[in-house]
Amino acid sequence: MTATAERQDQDPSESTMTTPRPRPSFPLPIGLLAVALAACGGGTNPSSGGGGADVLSLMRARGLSEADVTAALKTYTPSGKHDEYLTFASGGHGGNLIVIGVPSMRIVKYIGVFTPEPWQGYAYGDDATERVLDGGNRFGKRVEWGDMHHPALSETKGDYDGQYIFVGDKANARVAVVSLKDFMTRQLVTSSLIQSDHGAAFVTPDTDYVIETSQYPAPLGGGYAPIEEFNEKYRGAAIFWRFDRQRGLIDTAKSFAIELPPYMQDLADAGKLVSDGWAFMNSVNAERSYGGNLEGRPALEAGASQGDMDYLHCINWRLAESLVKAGKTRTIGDMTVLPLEVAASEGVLFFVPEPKSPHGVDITPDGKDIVVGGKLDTHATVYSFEKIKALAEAKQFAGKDPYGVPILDFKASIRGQCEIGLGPLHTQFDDQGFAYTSVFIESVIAKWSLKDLKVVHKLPMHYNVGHICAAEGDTVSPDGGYLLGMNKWAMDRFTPVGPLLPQNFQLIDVNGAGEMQLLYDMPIPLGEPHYAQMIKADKLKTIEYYSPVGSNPITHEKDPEATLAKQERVERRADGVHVWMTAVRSHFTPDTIRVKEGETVHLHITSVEQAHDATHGFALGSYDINLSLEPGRHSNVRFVADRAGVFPFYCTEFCSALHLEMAGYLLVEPKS
Ligand code: RUQ
Ligand code: CUA
Repeated sequence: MTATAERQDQDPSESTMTTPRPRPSFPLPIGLLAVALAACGGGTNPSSGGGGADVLSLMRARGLSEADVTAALKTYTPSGKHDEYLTFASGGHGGNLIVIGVPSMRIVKYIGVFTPEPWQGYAYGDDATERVLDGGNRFGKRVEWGDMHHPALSETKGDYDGQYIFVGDKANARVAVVSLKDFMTRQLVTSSLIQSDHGAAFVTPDTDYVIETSQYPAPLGGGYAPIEEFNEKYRGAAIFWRFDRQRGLIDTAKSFAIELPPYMQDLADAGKLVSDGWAFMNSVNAERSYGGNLEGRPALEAGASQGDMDYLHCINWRLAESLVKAGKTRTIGDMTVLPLEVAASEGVLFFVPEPKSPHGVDITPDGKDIVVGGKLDTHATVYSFEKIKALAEAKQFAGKDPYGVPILDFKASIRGQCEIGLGPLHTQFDDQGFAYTSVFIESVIAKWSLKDLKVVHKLPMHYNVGHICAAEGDTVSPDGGYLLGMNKWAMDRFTPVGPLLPQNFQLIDVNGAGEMQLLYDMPIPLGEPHYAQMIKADKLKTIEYYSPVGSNPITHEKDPEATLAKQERVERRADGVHVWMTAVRSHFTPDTIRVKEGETVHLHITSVEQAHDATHGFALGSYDINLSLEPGRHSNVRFVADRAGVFPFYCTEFCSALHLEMAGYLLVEPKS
């Protein structure tokens, strides 16, 4: 039995895998620190016998301050110990999710989502995952990268439940469902309705819907209209993808969209508790600028920031859902759409002005307030849901926009504003009544009190902080403790690596009511990550292998083509050569495959392993095939053997002492 296996067998109640988070009052006096270090076995030098003096000389030699050592003590995670939290960060243009342990900041996994991922055998021949990626095809065409923005963990009653994570692809308007049983992407959906998104993915408190809002207005459904007809023909939309938790899949037939004016809809968040049933999203181009800087019009961004106010969109999605059920819809492209005029006249959609190029919209844990940061403003504006709802119900409108959408009075809708600093973006929350807002231009995180809207501390970020992510920080019960700053620039933080630099995730101890302390700089060499979600690790219940043997990794059911040891065979059928193969340490059976040039080959490969971590790979060079065969997993591959020759196939995971010998030959005999 391996060390890993032994550790897994421990009684979880006596497990010390989760290091309790120390919260000493700091800075510690140096003497006290030395005593503390000596007491916990101290010396980092294994031969030192653990004396405090050695720690002090080590500190001196490496030029470390007390604050540095305190930070190290709060993040260092000894060999074999697990992290208290897992963070799921978007992998930006890489189209994959990055899973990071907190507080150690160790990367534990990349999950292929919008982009084929060879290590996981994600869409490199494996039929089940190819189909997942094809679910996101745009107008019949495979897209092989994604601009991943916002991950959203599934929720039950507004709290993370550890079952699924959803995420949006801004460039191609796709939304993905990832199962946290095995950290595998199981579905991509997309609609011809919209051509890009940004407010995706955000979930309603019981994950009934996954929200995706368009960013750049375009004719709905994918048609053409001259850009001069922007106001009349271009539109935005908010899609409410219906999630079927039983099946673990989005039900596209039960999903719907709400047509929106051609403002650039931006981030979104779902109401919770008192505001459950509502969703909120920003917009940044009430001016309806569409560029044309070489044609005598203002550049897009200059035109879009002329006015002082944009519109916070307040959407009563429960009412929208009942209007959809009542059939007040139109079909546009592949989507059921509640038309703008219906949304405006039936009390589904209201606007409230918001200052200067708003960006983040975040609902407070109690569901009562909506916090909006204006990129070109100095405030976080705190809207009151109660006030918005009262104004909407009383039909007390300050006006209407050109599309007939009622506008509520700004002053009458807010609880107040917090003077934050220049360029507030995104807000997260803790368990002590504090809000944390990233301040992009000023390059700090501001900690402020939700009660009296006063800043209590600002911590400099290196540099240009975008999103931030607090421990369960967008749920009804945030944990506090940790906050992650996701900085867009890294500049001088790391060893130079050429002009394209990594970005910088900074871990912060938010430390109760006190000042924040910077703990750790983590380079992220995959750009540009956007948002992240941090969940208590013990909420995740992952599987160790696929069971029964021969499981399809998407359905978790036995694949009809699964095979067992002694049942391996080769058959010639009308549609080509079928090979039922098994993989086990350290051979494939059969290990010789004979076909004729031009024949279609169907490989049905089952890993018959049931041992933890006994993963095999299956690589077939020149044919662009690479599979990951985790214990119990089954893969089907189909390809045309269109090139005669001798093609070795082999296992790509160092699975045993005879791993290099875990190989075989595909013999493609020439036609002539
Ligand atoms: S964005 S840095 Cu895509 Cu969420 Cu604000
Ligand atoms: Cu199987 Cu290496």
